[in-house]
Amino acid sequence: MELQKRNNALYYNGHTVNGRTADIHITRRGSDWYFAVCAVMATAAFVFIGLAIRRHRRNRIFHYITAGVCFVAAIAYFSMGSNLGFTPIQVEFARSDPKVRGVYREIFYVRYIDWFVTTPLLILDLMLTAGMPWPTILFVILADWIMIVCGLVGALVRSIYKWGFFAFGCFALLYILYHLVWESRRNALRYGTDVHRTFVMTGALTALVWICYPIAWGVSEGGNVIAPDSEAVFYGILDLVAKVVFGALLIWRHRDIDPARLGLHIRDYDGDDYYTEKMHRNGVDGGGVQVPHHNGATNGHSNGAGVPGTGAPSHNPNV
Ligand code: RET
Repeated sequence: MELQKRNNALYYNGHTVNGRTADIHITRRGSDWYFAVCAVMATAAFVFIGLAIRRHRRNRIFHYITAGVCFVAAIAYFSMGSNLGFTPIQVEFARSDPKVRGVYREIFYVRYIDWFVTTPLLILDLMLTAGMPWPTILFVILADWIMIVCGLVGALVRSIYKWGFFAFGCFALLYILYHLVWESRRNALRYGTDVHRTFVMTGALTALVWICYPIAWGVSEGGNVIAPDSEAVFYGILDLVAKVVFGALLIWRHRDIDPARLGLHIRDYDGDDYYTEKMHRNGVDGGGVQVPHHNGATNGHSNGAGVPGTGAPSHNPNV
């Protein structure tokens, strides 16, 4: 009877994986917390999708990216709440504190799979807002992947060598932050004060939250200082701010910014400037074929007349 009412994830999915048991592991409270974060992530994702549907298809890019981030996180949190997606790793520092006493610690590798998918999307959100050139965006995403993979490998290493991977990851983070705080922020200025303000608000939040992740790693997977339940709360709060709070702020700030102003000339099913222009030039519509016309004033899509209110060109020459 008791069994049916409660969260039985730890009963069904124990702490033993491939014949090895993690003696430093989450409790039912940790599992409950992970499920709660899963619910918040999923709700946020549906809200972001709901807000996207109310916008024109060309204006949904930031909604879709941010909702995708929250959907992926919801699945990762479901996995951790279910006590799945971890492997027991021998700790480098054996502690006497009963909360972290033991030989093998539960390391959730699924966390890094989540970050591998979602952190590049968050970088994309920010760097597209700043109108950055795509090769720069790709290079920063590569640095981000290096950071996440180094964090994963370091977490799976038992010896002092784990800190070598940690150091590589920290260098990668510094490089990413330099690009966000300096290069992208300066570039955002070119697109008007509203775009710059949007970037500064979301970029500052990101910089503040992201530098807390290596601290969480240092006291959890790295130093075995805090219990897996506390690790769950630490990372959970960071992820909620980095994804849900960040996403809500970004989408709200983008409500009056036409993506075309940032160089994002997005086609729609019912019309395409490129083909429309080409057909006009070839005189196809003169022969009786109906070609849909776009009017920048009515659908918000750039017609090449420039960025309203900013004096900036409508097309980002960098992209
Ligand atoms: C690790 C350990 C290696 C060194 C550094 C790290 C930084 C991780 C960061 C993660 C950000 C995750 C986000 C997730 C939510 O979407 C891998 C912990 C520097 C910054 C924002």
